[in-house]
Amino acid sequence: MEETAKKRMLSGIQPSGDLHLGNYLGAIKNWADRVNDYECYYFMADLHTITVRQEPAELRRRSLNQLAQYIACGLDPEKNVLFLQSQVPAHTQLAWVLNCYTMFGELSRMTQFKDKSAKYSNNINAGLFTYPVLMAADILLYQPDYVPVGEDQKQHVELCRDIAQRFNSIYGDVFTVPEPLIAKTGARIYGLTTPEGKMSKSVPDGCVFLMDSPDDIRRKFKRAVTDSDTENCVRYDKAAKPGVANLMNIYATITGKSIPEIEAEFAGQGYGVFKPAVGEAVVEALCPIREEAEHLMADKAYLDGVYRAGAEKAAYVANKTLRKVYKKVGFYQGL
Ligand code: ATP
Ligand code: LTN
Repeated sequence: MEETAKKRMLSGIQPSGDLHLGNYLGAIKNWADRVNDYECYYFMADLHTITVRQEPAELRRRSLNQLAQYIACGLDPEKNVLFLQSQVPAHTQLAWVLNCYTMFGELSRMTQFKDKSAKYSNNINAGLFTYPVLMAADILLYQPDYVPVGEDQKQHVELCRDIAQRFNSIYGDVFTVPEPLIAKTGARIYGLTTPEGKMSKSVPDGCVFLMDSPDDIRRKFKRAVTDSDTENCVRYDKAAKPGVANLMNIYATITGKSIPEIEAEFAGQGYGVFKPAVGEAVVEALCPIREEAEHLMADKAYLDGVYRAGAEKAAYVANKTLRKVYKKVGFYQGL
């Protein structure tokens, strides 16, 4: 791969559910815009996904379909390295080494481990415990400058930094110590029926999936919760009218209009006009994405080729780091 002066960025996504409007507006759309300024690596973290029991056929289906959906959202595989974690063996190879440089106490303090072991108390497996070590390996193999993640993953990136610094302090500068990049301004989209909580696949009712049909989308917006008062006026007031504020944010993010412009546009008109208008804007934005994703999903050979090419590019960078690590720790690598 050609050497560039661009800063490098890497992030992983678990193929654990269908993508929705929150994922698109809050994350994927911004990633697609970033490609000119950074060298970007994005991978599907399928190895991480099996820390919670998965249906094998579903996991396989999602690993391919999500790639199609990401590409349809504008993540160009010619400009970003897109790959599947399990297709680059260096991830598990480095994870073993890093396991020996990570402390039991550090892993015990991870809030995600505590949360997930409470939630899946009948399956507290070792993978769930060492999850952050594999994540550190995912990151450090590529020597990225930045790791864009949600707030919930910050603790894992900080542990990754600690592991990198510990390793570097013993063996010299092997790893770039990455910075977490936590989106502060990224759109936060709330559930259409539960505007007090974020839009999430676990509340499918108020969740608009990227692959929903136009009619499903229109229906979900018609049923969106507005407010309990009888004001029936499109006015931005997040505390008093969270449902309306959420719809206004969605409309603003998609159309590029400002909140005052939206208030003016719907002045004197009630929610009966506003909700279908937001629904229509979302239909318009998602329709081409869904059509492109369906088109790509039908072409499994193409998607397979993207994964193959991505794995090859990724492995080239990853193996370079792995060889260095193996040498440093004293593994005999032949004459
Ligand atoms: P769950 O449904 O289990 O809560 P999720 O659908 O929120 O999961 P994640 O895998 O946690 O999906 O998130 C993937 C990316 O999408 C993250 O970068 C996250 O910040 C972003 N994201 C998820 N939900 C929203 C949302 N409602 N608004 C904005 N961004 C979101
Ligand atoms: N744990 C992350 C997914 C993930 C990741 C990574 C993110 C796995 N490996 C490396 C950034 C860098 C999650 O659940 N969102």
